[in-house]
Amino acid sequence: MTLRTPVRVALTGAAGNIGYALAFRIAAGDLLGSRQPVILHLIEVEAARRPLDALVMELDDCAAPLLHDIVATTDLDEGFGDVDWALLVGARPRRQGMERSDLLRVNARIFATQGQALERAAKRQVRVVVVGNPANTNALIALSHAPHLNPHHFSAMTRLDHNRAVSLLARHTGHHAHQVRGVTIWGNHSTTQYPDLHHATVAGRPALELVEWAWYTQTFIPEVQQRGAKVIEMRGASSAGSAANALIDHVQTWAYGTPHDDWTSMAVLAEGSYGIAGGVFYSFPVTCALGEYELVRGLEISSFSRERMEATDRELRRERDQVRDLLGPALG
Ligand code: NAX
Repeated sequence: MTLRTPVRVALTGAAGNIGYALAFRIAAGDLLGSRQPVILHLIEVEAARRPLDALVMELDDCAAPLLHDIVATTDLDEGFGDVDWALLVGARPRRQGMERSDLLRVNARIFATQGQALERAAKRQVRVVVVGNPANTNALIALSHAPHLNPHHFSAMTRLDHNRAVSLLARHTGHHAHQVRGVTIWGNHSTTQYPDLHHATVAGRPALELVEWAWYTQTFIPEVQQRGAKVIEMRGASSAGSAANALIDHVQTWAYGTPHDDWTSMAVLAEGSYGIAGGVFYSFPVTCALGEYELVRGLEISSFSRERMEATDRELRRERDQVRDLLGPALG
């Protein structure tokens, strides 16, 4: 079997919850396939140096054939040096007494610095996925500080929400997730997101013919929107395994494509489609092929959907307005 040239994958927040769940799967070849060697760039803050070093020890102990090398660092230029993929997971968690708007600004500064470092150090074709919350607005901030990188290579992750919606619909209708098509998450990765079943099918039948409207509006939508909070309540920590899994799905789909009869959800830079004006990262239905995404065009939008799509858009614009002064030269 011939192996390809190693791909460099940067992971911020590597010693955190999601980082720990993700690093071993990347080392095992789950991210880019069993023929693709990887050089893992693990990036952390100084305070997490010891768990970072411990992670490197454990990765070494896997003797993973596809793990070509490891760069473990707290220096962003070294961490993003020549990388092909940047998975921006690390972010400041919300502490007790901290307002959401304070968190927004603390994290916006982190993502501004990371955008600048990507601009200086990463490959020009680097593809960026933001997971750290508030993911959509952090993606906007990072991109705004990277004027020479391709704006269509920046995204924020709503794949976990998408997977949750697919799975919940499948379970409720007595089918399996692989029989579900055409689910969309619109908007922000937050409780205002709109999980849309108007175009979804289950085993070839329209989803909204298989479920009660009341279940869709009063159970399905709020459960998907609040699933993250529910996991925190039950586990005492936020989703890590399923978030790492969704990130792998997001990258795989972007790199290798969507199935011919389905799409996925990705938060990408809005440019006016579906009435969503530019200037925010908004989750849309997309198809992917050969490392590029394309919005699914021409879907009919009901007035029910329109109202919810606009509500989540308004929230995104409010978030952006709170960090407007931190936007960089690419979009400022
Ligand atoms: P943890 O608090 O367990 O880990 C975060 C890690 O990031 C820590 O090790 C910390 O040292 C590191 N870090 C902080 N600032 C950094 C910086 N400037 N550079 C590099 N590393 C830095 O959080 P975890 O559970 O791993 O979650 C990470 C982020 O993902 C959070 O912001 C969380 O809200 C977000 N999530 C996003 C999801 C999504 O679907 N988009 C779902 C899961 C998750 O809640």
